Order: sequence, then structure tokens, then C-alpha cells
Amino acid sequence: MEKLDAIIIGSGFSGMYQLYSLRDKLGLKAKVLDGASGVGGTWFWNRYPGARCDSESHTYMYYFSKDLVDEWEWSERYPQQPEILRYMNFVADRLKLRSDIELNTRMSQAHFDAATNRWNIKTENGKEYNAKYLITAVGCLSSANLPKIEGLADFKGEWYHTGQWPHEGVDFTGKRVALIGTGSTGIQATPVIAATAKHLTVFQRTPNYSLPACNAPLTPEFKKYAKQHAADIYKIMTTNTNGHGFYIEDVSALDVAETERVKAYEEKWKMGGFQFRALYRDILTSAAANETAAEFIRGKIKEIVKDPKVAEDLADIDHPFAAKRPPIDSGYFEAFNRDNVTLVNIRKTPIERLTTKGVKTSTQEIDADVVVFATGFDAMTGSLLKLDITGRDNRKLKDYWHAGPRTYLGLQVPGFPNMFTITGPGSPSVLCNMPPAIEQHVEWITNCIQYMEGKHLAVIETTEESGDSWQTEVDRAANATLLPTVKHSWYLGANVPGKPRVFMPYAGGLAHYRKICDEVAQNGFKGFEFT
Ligand code: N01
Repeated sequence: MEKLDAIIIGSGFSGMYQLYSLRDKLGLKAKVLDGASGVGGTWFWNRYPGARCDSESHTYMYYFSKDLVDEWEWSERYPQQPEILRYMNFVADRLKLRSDIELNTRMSQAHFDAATNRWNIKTENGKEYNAKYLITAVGCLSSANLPKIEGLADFKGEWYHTGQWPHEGVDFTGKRVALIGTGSTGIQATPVIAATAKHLTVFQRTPNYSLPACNAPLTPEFKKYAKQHAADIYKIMTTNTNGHGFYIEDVSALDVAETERVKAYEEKWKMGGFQFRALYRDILTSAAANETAAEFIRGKIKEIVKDPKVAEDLADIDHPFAAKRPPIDSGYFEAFNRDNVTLVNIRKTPIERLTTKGVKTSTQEIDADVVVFATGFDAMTGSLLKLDITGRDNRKLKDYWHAGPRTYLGLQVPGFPNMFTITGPGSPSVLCNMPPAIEQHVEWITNCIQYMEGKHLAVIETTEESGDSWQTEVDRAANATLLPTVKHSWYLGANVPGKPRVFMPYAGGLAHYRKICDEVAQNGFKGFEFT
């Protein structure tokens, strides 16, 4: 059994920075475990066609090190998966992290031992570790959600989930492809698969808004600008609601004349990306303000898609804009103008089963050589609940979270001493551009551990009262927005049958959340108890 100060689970953005912080800043003995054969977390697994980040590249990176900012150069406004994976490998090498990352080593069990105040950890390949701190860096969207569609075992073709894509890629040339799911992933994959497949059938359950990415190579001038203004960019990212490189305008959509508003939406549409959402402060809080944006996008869909029936099915959106995570795309709606792309509205004609030859709906059987499940993830809690994590008094995380996750600040779970959850449920995480949210958590945890080590404290543990009061704040923040009004959203766990319907991320905004976390730390880590 290897004895360590800290075990970190996962080698994505979170795990790598946490390792660097504990090892190189605090001088602790720390190790990362990861079941994958390479670093990169989400970007190691999500290799599906068209996989690209929806955050702009100059904001989708670490900012804690000026050297890393200066030495890395992105090629496009929105980086593709291979480029992000190269970046992650660059960081692993540049910070000399690899010697403390155990790949192909999936943690299966972590039990807290109250006699020693330490965690005993076991892996699937039989390794054992003992550590004072257990830090989960497992990602919010890393547990694939494969729907239980009858007949999958009968299907004679190939099938794949986008989040577990084969490393060698999939050649769609000359093939009939069925794509199930029209979230961010399905919307990114559709035009790319359509470009080579013989035929692509997209099965849509929930129509979706999508904003054009307007991706393009970065100009030398922009690259220079981003490096020279890194400090200003970082300041914007960490002092706004969702960690992107721009602020939300402090104007109500309802205080602007319609012609002016439509003109402004048009400008943002042409600019591409999430700035469209940032045009008015009340898009996510007022149904009437939201409808102005929703109506504009529905109009765009009908303008782009030539077949009015297909356009009607695509634009028949029954949730407020951005109340489900809005995708951004590179030619999604345009793909439905191709002769080799068909839309099947499975709200009207549900999928009944897979057959040996393809997908059977209530009205037809569609032959397919390949089925692609772009059906998302058991988000935020799935990857944690797959593990056997047992805290004080034999408390199992699965049991404690049976009615939904309960945390303090999304950073710790009552009854699980010395365990920290990077971007855990109850933190802003998925409502943000992830890297600044991750950096904030890693820095907070590192500061907390430094405090403990400096004072020779054995245990940090949050309380039931702290968990309860934070849950009240999580609910308050969600209910101040339109987000929980969408009943079929993965933010609420609705995409996974049987999962409790609880709004999981903290919707109070990254800047506000950072302030709360800072105040907690400044007040002697209020809400936590030390022994
Ligand atoms: O998953 P999703 P995703 N039968 O859950 C449908 C991040 N991301 O992988 O909406 C038929 O959003 C489901 O239908 P419905 C981003 O945060 C980031 O696309 O549940 N259909 C939906 O259409 C994103 O939000 C980036 O009715 C079924 C789709 O499958 C998150 O990951 C890129 C079904 C799933 O959509 C998840 O996105 C991609 C069933 N049984 C993703 N079950 C970047 O920034 C589900 N569906 C790079």
C-alpha cells in the first residue's frame, strides 16, 4: 500500500492543476489516478466527429501560469478536440506531471478510516493507496448515458456512444448512419457525419436552439492581443457570471425597441458564439425577455432550413432559450438542406426498438449501418456514484445522495471528511466556461489544505447544517432563473430514468460564488469543522 498526502481522481483540467498545486506549491506527496490510457479527461474520451469546444480558445486554458499562457498558441477561435488534447499533453509535460499520474488505473473504492483519519483507496487493477486527502476531479460530464432502447443486442451494425468514441475513428463513407440525440454533441456531429455518410438520419426528441459558432482561424493580431492582455482577459473571466471572456450587458431586453433589439440580435448572430446570450441581462430571468431571443432564433431556423416541414420540426422548441445548455454549431441547421440528411421527429413517431437492420419507430423502419448515440451523460453525480465512496460511520455516498446531491459549496459532502469535490454538484461548474471554475476550486482547496498543514490539523469536515443551508441557496439561485422551468434537462437529471429531479449546479454566477468561497475561507473556513 502506497502512503500519500493526497489522491486525486482524474487527469483532466482539474486533476492536473490539483496535482501541480499540491506537489509543486505545497510540497506534498500527491498522485493522480485515471482509468484512461492518457491524460485529458473529457478530451481524452470525446473524440466524436466535430468535437470542438464551445468556449473560445483563448479562454479555454489555464491562466494560473503566465508561462503556460505565453508558450501555448491556439489555431482556431474554437479549438477542436485533438488540439485541446495536445494542449493537455503539453501541460502534463511542461509541468512534469506524468511521473505522478497513474494511467490505466481506475479507482473503485475509497473508504474513510476514522481511527487514522485517512482514506483507504483501491483500484480495479488491485493497487492500494492510503492518503490523508481524497480529491475527486472526475468531471461533470464523464459518465455516458446510453439509453435502454430495446433490441440493441439484435442490431447487426456498429454502434457508438459519442463520449466513448474509438481512438481509431469511424469511417462513415458510403454508410447509412442513425444519430440519436440533438444536444450540443449531436449538433456538432451532424454536419461532419453528413459530409461523408451515404445517408444520415437524425432522431430528434427535443428540438434545440443553436447559435452559429462562426469559427475561423485566429489571426496573428488576435494571438498577440490575447497574450498581451492575458491579465485583463482573466479578470473579465473571473468577475462575470459564467467565466467567459465577456460581460453580460446590464440592459433589459424589454427596455429596448423591437427594431433595435432585432438589429442587436442580428449583429451577435453574425459574430457567433455565446455573446448572443449576453446581450441582455434578463434573458435567463424573464420569460418575456427570453421569448424575444427565442423568437429570433426560431425565425433563423425557418430562414435557413428550406423544407418548411423540417424547419417546423426543428423550430418547434418548447423551452426557453439557454434554459437547457445552448449548443453552438458549424452548419447544423444547414445540414438539413442536404439530400442525404433526414430528420425524424421522435416526439411524433417514437423509437420503438432497434432491429437487426436499423431503427424502428412507430411508423417506419430505417436501415442503418451505424447507430451513433449522442445521448449525453449521467451528469454531475454519475461519475461519483459509480465509485464506492464510503465516509464516516459507514456512510455511503450513494445512500446519502439517494434523493439528490447534497454538498457545502459543491466542495465537500457532510460525512466525508478530508474529501473535496472539484466542480462538484452545488458549484457553478457546468453553467460556466469550465477552466476558470476549475482553477478557482483547485486554488480554494489548495489554500484550505495549506491552512490545515500549517496548523497540523487532521480533519476538515463540513456539517449537515452547512449542507442544508447551501442547498437552500442553490435552490434560491436556480429559482431566480428560468433554468429549473425546463423539466427535461440534464441540469435536473431528467435525462437519466430514475435519477432524482434536483437542479444540480449553482446558478448564482461565478463571480458571486467566488466571493462566497473567499468569505468562507477568510472567516476561518466557516461551515467546516476541524479536528
Ligand atoms: O448531451 P445532451 P450532449 N431517446 O444531454 C437525447 C457538454 N458539451 O452530449 O433533450 C432519444 O445535451 C436528448 O433528448 P432530450 C455541454 O455542456 C460540451 O449533447 O433529453 N433521445 C438530447 O437531444 C452539453 O450540454 C461541448 O429530450 C434521447 C440528446 O440525446 C453536455 O456536454 C460539446 C434519449 C442528449 O443531449 C451534454 O451534451 C458537447 C433517448 N432515450 C457537449 N436519451 C463542448 O463545448 C437522450 N436523448 C465541446
